[in-house]
Amino acid sequence: MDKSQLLLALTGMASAAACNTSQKAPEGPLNVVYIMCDDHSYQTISAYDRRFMETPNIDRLAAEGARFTNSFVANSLSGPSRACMLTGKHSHKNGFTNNEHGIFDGSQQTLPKLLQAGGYQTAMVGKWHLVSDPTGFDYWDILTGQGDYYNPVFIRGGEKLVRQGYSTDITTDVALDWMDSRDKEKPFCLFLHYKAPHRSWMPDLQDLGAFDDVTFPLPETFYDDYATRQAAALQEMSILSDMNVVYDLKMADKEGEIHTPENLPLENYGRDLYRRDLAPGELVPGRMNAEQQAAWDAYYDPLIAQFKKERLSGKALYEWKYQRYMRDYCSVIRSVDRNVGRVYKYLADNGLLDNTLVIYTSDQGFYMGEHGYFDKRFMYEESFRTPLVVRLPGGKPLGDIGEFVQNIDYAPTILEAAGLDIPEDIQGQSLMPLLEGKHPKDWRKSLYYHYYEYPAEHSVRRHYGVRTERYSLMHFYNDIDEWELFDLQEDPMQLHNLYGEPGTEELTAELMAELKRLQVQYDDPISEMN
Ligand code: SGN
Ligand code: CA
Repeated sequence: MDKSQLLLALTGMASAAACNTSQKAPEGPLNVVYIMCDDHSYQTISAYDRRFMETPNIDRLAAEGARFTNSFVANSLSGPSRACMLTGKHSHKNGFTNNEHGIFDGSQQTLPKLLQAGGYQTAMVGKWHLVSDPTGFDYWDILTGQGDYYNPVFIRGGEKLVRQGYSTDITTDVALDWMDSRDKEKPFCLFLHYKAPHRSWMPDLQDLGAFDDVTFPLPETFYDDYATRQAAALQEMSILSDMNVVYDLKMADKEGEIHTPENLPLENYGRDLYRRDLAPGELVPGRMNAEQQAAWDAYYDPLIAQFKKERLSGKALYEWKYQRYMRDYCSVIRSVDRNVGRVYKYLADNGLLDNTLVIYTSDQGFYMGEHGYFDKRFMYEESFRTPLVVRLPGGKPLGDIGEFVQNIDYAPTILEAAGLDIPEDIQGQSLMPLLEGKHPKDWRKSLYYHYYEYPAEHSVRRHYGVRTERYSLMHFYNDIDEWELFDLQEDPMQLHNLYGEPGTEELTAELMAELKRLQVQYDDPISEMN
């Protein structure tokens, strides 16, 4: 589809739209606002799941466009996921396979470079996490590394600066300032990447305690015993054993006194890391100022006192950890949702809603206690999936899109929305046909996944796999050699590994063949090793 056909299609959408926004058809190339959070689970977006919290601003994007119900990543980890998004290619092709050893090769073809060459203004604001300096952006203003929640350090076009305030607010401020100062004659693509809600889930001051009255329901698989799944058991991302009461759940007072359940020294509880996140001037410049610290302590001190008094252990401690985790995490999302509302308002106030595509997604999904986990990495559903909603120009309510989509599809989608050619070597597919309400018969019927970061934090073994509509087959390799096969229709929680069970031979052979086909199609060198 060329640009004129695309605009025609979207014009039709806009005029057919019956919603509260203006019905004007787009008059030139589309702008794109790509909003990506870090570790935002679909479970905590009310457009996807109503159990935990409300996210009215993200929901509005979905209501005025589309909600993808089968959206996945190619490699469930920050840097790799970002590299897949920027290149439209799987990790083995873009070269950034894991966070620990990766440096993104910014000399390769990327989405922002192609947009720039096509006359677009491009900006990258917020979490970058690809180690090398961003390329292909007219403006870049990125958080250092993972970024900090309070008074974070940014690198603006190579120059370091500390901005006072809360990360999600500040990142939005910078993005809105850029939209204001851009050349209004040119179309633009803004990449707005929040640090939130990455570990250690530090809420904005105004959101502290927002969920204290809520008791979150335990996920059905909270007490998973990992029977039949060796890799699922070997991880170190368990709320019970790996979530840290000090570093993650903030139970350290100023003196550093804490009841540690196993009476381990405080150092083992990440106290230093946690204090780094709080104290001004320690290790890194900035962190909390006196005012922020006072508000933080006023909220946490009574909780810490209570925690010390109760001396919880066993099941009670486990469930207490889950509630604290969920409260912090959801409080962090409140600020994200509020800031998505600020972006929407900016677009509305500046007459940009009719000619801008607004994408909301996360670099991967996240465990909200399913299988007893936090973190991501696995090809199991909660972290293989990622939320994806797209607000269409004019606010056309398109509803749900159920086709299999993956983050390698974002680059070709944005290129097509910009009316630009999609290079042959891009591995993803443009989602524009789906966003025009079409359901191409030859759409992909299976997905490929490959995770590489091991040995590393959280000890999730390397694995690759294939997912079809009904089944999921994965191979964990490196220091183990374990296959897992799930029937997602009969066992959506993925508790029962069918691999090797009598009667599954034919199914396994079919899935193995499909896996091999995908490895060859995507040219993953691992296919040579099997
Ligand atoms: C940090 C976190 C991990 C997390 C990785 C990757 N540890 O290392 O829990 O899995 O980031 O996250 S922390 O002690 O530093 O908080 S990613 O989203 O950037 O890939
Ligand atoms: Ca992440």
